[in-house]
Amino acid sequence: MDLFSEQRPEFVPLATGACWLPGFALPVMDALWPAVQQHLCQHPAQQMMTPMGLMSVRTSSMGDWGWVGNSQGYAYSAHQPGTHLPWPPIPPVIAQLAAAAANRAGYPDFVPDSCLINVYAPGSKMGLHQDKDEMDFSQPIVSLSLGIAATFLFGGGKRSDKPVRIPLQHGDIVVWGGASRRFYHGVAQVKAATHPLLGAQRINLTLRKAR
Ligand code: MD6
Ligand code: FE
Repeated sequence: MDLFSEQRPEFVPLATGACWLPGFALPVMDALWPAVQQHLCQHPAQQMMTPMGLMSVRTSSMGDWGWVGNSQGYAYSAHQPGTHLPWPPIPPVIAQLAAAAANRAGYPDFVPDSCLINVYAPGSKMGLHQDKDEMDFSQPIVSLSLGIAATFLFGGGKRSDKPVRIPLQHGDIVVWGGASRRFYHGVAQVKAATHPLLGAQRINLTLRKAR
C-alpha cells in the first residue's frame, strides 16, 4: 500500500450545473493521447489573433465546427484557416469520453460537434471570458486537461465576481452547463513544469455542441 498517495475525490460540485471530475480520462489515456498527438502532427496548433490581440495559447480544432479568430472577431468555422479544408472528425475515443463525462455530470444526451484544442506552453494564460458563441445553451461544455497542471479560474455571472481557483491535473475533466453555462472563467499563467507523457505543456480540449 502506498501510504503517501493522495486520494482525490471522483466528483466535485463547482456550482449549479458545473462539476469537476478528477482523473476521469485516465482509464482511456492510452488511446486518447496518441489520438490527440496524431491530430496535432497533421493540424498543428496555431496562435490565433483576436480583436484583443494575439493569444498566448495555440489552437487547433476537430469536428464539424472549429474555432477561428482574426483581428475582426472570432467564430465557429467549418473550414480550417489557410487551407479551407474541413476539420477532421472527433476521434470516437474522445467523443465517447466526453459523452460519458457529461452523463456523469447529469447531461445524458451530449453529442459534441466541436472540439477545440488549446496548447499552453509555460507562461501562457487565458483571460477571464464567457463562452457564448454556441447556439444551444441547454448543452454543457466538457473540458479535458492534459499535461502539466494549471489553475483554472472559475468565476460567476459577472466579470467582477471573484473566481475560485481549481488545480487541474492531467486527466481531469470539468463539465459545465445549466445555471453556470455562461459564467466567467479563465486559466492563470501556466507555471514551468514537465509532465512525463506531454513534456512542458498543458493541452486543454473543450467539447461542445456548437450548432
Ligand atoms: C482551458 N477552457 O481550460 C480553457 N471554456 O484551457 C475554457 O475556456 C473553457 O475549460 C468553457 C468551458 C470549459 C472550459
Ligand atoms: Fe472558455
